[in-house]
Amino acid sequence: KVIWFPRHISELDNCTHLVTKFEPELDSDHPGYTDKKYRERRKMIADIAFDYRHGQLIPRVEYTQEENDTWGHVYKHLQDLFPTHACKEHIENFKILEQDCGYSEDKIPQLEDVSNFLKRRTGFQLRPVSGLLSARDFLASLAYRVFQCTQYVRHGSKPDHSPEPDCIHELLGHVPMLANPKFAQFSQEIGLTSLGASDADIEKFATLYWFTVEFGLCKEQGSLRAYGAGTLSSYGELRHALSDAPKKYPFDPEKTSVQVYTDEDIQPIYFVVESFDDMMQKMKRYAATIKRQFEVRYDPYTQTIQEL
Ligand code: H2B
Ligand code: FE
Repeated sequence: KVIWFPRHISELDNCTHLVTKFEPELDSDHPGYTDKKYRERRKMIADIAFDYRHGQLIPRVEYTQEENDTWGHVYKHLQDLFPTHACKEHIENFKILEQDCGYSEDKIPQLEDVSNFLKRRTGFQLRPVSGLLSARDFLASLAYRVFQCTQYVRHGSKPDHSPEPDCIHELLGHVPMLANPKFAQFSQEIGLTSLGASDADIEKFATLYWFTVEFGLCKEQGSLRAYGAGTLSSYGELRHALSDAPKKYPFDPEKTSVQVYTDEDIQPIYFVVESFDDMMQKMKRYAATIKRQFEVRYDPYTQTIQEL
């Protein structure tokens, strides 16, 4: 029996299963745990995602001065590091986001505007999500070129790192990469391969995603650069990742897919690829070995997926 997966983009409305371990309500290590005002604000923004249905405009959030300041603080610190720490794909698209999509340190861009920008660049779009999504639902969305994107902001007392994804992570880390056509294509392919895959395969995919798209490092003319969104959205981690402190291993899907990882703090281990293209190639080769009883085909005209 085939595991359920969305057959039309509107069925992503059913792909909203959250992993709740890092929510400020539940995790006593979360910097917002003792801050009632923050938790209420977080909930208000989360409700936008709960109520959202496919096809609607993404409601705009009027961010507070404090939230915009947190964004600006991270933005400035990262901007100083990008020229020497980020991969060329990220640098290139970040510039375009500043020119054409209103990215600046002054205020948090609106998801609806960023989504429209991405649609024109690579056909990707954003949909609001209220927190950390299950790997299966997250990957299924990629099959439709939909990126599930949080809209709340991390707690201002700990701007350099957030245990859960927040809009700073999505907008400064993921979005520049999703504006790259090759990476967009790659992301969709990974998404398509995940549909109806076994739990064990999803688990491996999630781990590979973690060590590449979230925290991957690549070589560029002999030096190391970050291409992972988790690293590119945390200035503490970005400096750490390219220093001698963490362990670095060559990326090998077979080995990397079973590497245990921690998601609550700065990474002790990174995997390095020869180039960004090399990562996409190796991942695709690995994905081709995953066994499924059927093939899928995406029809962009109807935004449906057919099982073959
Ligand atoms: N959920 C959200 N909201 N953002 C992410 O970047 C994210 C996620 N990444 N769920 C997923 C998990 C990824 O780490 C893999 C596929 O598990
Ligand atoms: Fe992420």
